[in-house]
Amino acid sequence: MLRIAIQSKGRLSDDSLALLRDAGIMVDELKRKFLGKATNFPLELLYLRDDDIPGVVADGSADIGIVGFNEVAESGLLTDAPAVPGKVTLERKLGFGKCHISLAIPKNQEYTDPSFFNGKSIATSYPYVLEGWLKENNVDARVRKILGSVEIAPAASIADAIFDIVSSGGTLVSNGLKEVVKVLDSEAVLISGPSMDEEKRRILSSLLFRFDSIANSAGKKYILMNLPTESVEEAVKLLPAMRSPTVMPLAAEGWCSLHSVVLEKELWDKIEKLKAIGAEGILVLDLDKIIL
Ligand code: PRT
Ligand code: ZN
Repeated sequence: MLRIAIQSKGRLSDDSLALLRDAGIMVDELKRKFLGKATNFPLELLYLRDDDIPGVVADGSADIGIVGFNEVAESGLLTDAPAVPGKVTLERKLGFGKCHISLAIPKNQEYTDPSFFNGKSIATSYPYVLEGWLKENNVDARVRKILGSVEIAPAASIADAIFDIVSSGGTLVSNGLKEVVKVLDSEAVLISGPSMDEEKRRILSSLLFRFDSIANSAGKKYILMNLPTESVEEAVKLLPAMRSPTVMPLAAEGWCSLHSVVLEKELWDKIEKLKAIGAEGILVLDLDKIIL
């Protein structure tokens, strides 16, 4: 049995559960109590506040966790080496919950370079990450730890600047602030802890295999069409599939059916080129998983 810690309620909870569901793991979502269990996979779920997740994974109370990279960075518990007691390892970036932690100042002030912050006070819920940036940039500023509503600190004369999570930037604008330095990019990540026996490692690799298959299909579509046989060579050049596209003869003489996978961002460009070489009856389908 492997134990995963996920956020109980908040911005990452629904996407974390949706990822498990996509991976074929059935969880009773109505019962988001402290500890739950998947019905068809050896996985226990520990529902926690996001701030607590790196710590419980590091001390082995949970084996793995899904949490924002910002929280992992702030915990100071991340290590590159596997299985270090009291530390966590990054297993995968999960592609949701994207944001960054940035320095922001009142919009009417002019920003020059990091020395701008010398002698200033900065409000943040991420003092550890901020201290690291200040040190790296030789800046001598005062760090004021605030747990909520950091964005009101300059207007309330609590601090001169803030260091906080930015996503769309709307919160900064509505508080008369502007982003001046993006310090850390973040998204939801899967972390693992130090104390996993062989059985847990086996369950984790099966979970990672499923997550990777889901990630491989992201941004891709399945495309099929009828094509004059003489255009197949040209079409194969346009559609480099995992190995090569599938080509099947049709009952109608001189025609075949071609199946392949395309990147969504290239879809319309490819369709125009395929039509130009005679493709007809083009179907584009959603791709659920790609097993490599
Ligand atoms: O209760 P618990 O402690 O578990 O949750 P929480 O309130 O601490 O965190 P929560 O649920 O708000 O966020 C969880 C995680 O989502 C964060 O740790 C980030 O990894 C990620 N995330 C992604 C965000 C945002 N986007 C985000 N926009 N977390 C917070 N925000 C806030 C930000 O603090 C600011 O107030 O949204 C505001 C800015 O948004 P924009 O779009 O106006 O720029
Ligand atoms: Zn939190």
